[in-house]
Amino acid sequence: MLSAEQVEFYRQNGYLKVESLFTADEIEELGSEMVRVIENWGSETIGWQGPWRDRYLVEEERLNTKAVFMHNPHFYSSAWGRVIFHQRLVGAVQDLIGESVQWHHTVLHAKPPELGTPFPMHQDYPFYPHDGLDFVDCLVHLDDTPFESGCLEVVPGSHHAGPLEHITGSDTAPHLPIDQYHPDFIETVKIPALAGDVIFFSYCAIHWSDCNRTDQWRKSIRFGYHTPDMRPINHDPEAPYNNIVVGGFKSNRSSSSN
Ligand SMILES: O=C(O)CCC(=O)C(=O)O
Repeated sequence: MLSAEQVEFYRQNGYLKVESLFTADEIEELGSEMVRVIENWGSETIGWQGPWRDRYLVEEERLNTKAVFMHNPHFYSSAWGRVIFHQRLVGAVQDLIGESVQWHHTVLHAKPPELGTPFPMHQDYPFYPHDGLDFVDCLVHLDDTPFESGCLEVVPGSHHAGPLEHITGSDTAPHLPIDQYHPDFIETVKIPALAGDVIFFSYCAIHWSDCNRTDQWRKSIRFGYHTPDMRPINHDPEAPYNNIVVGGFKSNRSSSSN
């Protein structure tokens, strides 16, 4: 599926864009099903909250951003259930972390037109910390995502540092301390994409994205996959931790905890 060069690029940089991984027909079906899910079950918010907004947005925009988040679209749409096993998507993840792969989540991050919300610099690790590093996030683009629509921006090689301390709390989404990590002084690679492209990135890769200032929706959906031997941090070692195995097989490494 992936070339040796692509796998090496991911290892070195912590991210990889694969163009046209989904066909136009697949994106047409998934995109229209997603619109249906949003219309039936979705609601608009301002996006992630927190003091970081003061440094990423001018005052008039701070409370006026728009976002639609939707967890588990497969609860509502069979097309979104089938895609968890998508052969080329899972095949690429297998090339990155090995044959056996466990699904972790599917979540829509949609930035509506005009002022779709930004995301501050962060790793995804603090949102779902696990006891290993072979955790790949896959950002599937349902719309063309030029720079102006707030495409993903990544700090190449940042995953090598492993999990970093984030600002957390009940009033904020986890984000990196603004005095040390901010796009004004941390260089990032912008990754504009077309519908059907997928950006794979390590859950330790530092990333962010700016506002959608176009008149078009910017919908992308993130799948999280990891090796089946990983467990969430602080998970009771005696308790089973299982989820959908999308590639290979999950071996029982211990008779008391699998
Ligand atoms: O969709 C984006 O631009 C960024 C979303 C994000 O930060 C994430 O998936 O962790």
